[in-house]
Amino acid sequence: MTEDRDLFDIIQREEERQNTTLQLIASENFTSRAVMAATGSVLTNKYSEGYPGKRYYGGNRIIDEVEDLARRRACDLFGAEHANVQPHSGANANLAAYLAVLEPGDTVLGMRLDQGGHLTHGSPVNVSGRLYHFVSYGVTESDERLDLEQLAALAEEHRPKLIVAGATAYSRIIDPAPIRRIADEVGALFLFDAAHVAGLIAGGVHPNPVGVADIVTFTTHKTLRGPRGGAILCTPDLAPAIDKAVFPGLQGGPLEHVIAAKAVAFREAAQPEFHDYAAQIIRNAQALAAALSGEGFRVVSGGTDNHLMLVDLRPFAAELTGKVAQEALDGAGITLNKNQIPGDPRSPFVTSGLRIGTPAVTTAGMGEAEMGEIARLIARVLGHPGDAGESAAVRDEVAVLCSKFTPYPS
Ligand code: DSN
Repeated sequence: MTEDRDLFDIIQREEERQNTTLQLIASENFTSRAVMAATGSVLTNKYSEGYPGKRYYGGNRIIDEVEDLARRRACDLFGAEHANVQPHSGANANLAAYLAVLEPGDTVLGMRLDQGGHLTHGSPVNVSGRLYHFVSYGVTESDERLDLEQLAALAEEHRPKLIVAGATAYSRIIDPAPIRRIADEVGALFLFDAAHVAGLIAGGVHPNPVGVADIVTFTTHKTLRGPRGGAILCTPDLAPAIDKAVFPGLQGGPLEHVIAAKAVAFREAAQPEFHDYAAQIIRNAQALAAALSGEGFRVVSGGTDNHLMLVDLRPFAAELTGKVAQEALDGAGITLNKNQIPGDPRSPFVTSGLRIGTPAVTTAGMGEAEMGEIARLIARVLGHPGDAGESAAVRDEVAVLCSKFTPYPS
């Protein structure tokens, strides 16, 4: 086989970037070497359309063991009765769930994208919003927390077939119990999208929606710290429809190498130390939120009880946009993303806020003391966003900090 020097060098440079700069994107993490080994295994060579015991190709006896192991571990981890581990992503998991229980044109409640939801929760530019009639709920103006009264009123008014809960940019616990009650009152099914908080649920530090919601979708690469991918948990009565929706409804051949890596991650998340990890993610997020408030930023809803926070930049510098802040911080080796905040007057491409998450830096071994340091560095860069000298100085400090917490030491 010819050595592919070009690509090898690119991968090496990305590894160096991850080792030497701060990864604060709330939906990212550093997987274990075991997860990466499974993803890079010979399992990538096999076609296995169908499910264990019912495949469209021969030679799947061993592959069946892989997928069965992953399904069993997913069920054990979350206390579920059925798992489908084939979705290639969280978006596919959500679309498969919709395909399983909805008809085009059906009414669904989902959280507004600009107040923390997700594209697949009915955005007009996403297939979910084009196929189904989504009605959006949001957060209250007063405390910027999930507006359950609005959700109940919209459910009463629109009688949705499905209520979708879950978020990508919301820093508070989403309790599935009151949403279940609202769903029951209007005869709706209940889907909990746990993409962001799956690791916090697995670690026992957030309420488990399994057994409360009819369907739980999640991704395996965020707080759960597995390979890039999705999964669906559901009640036994919905299992045939969910499986049929994933394949042949939405996808072709499953990625069994990724499914094997999901099995690795489910096992890792079942270990007692994963509970400590999940708890530390939250302690770090709370420490970072408090330190950023101390630097003059406003943390949306006044804080966080999960792995992320939304930061309103305007009290720190009225003219500073999320776009400028993201670019300035990127230049200083601090990676995060701009994000709209509730009621943001600026567009999603500009924004008045940042989303900051602690799953990756917590995996790297950082604690509350380092969160104070990170807040100070962020404030330093954003105090002089165009200053190349300050940016270079912070980048050096970031490199020193990261050298003590290297995720992939060579
Ligand atoms: N892109 C993911 C996130 O960053 O939250 C959601 O799909």
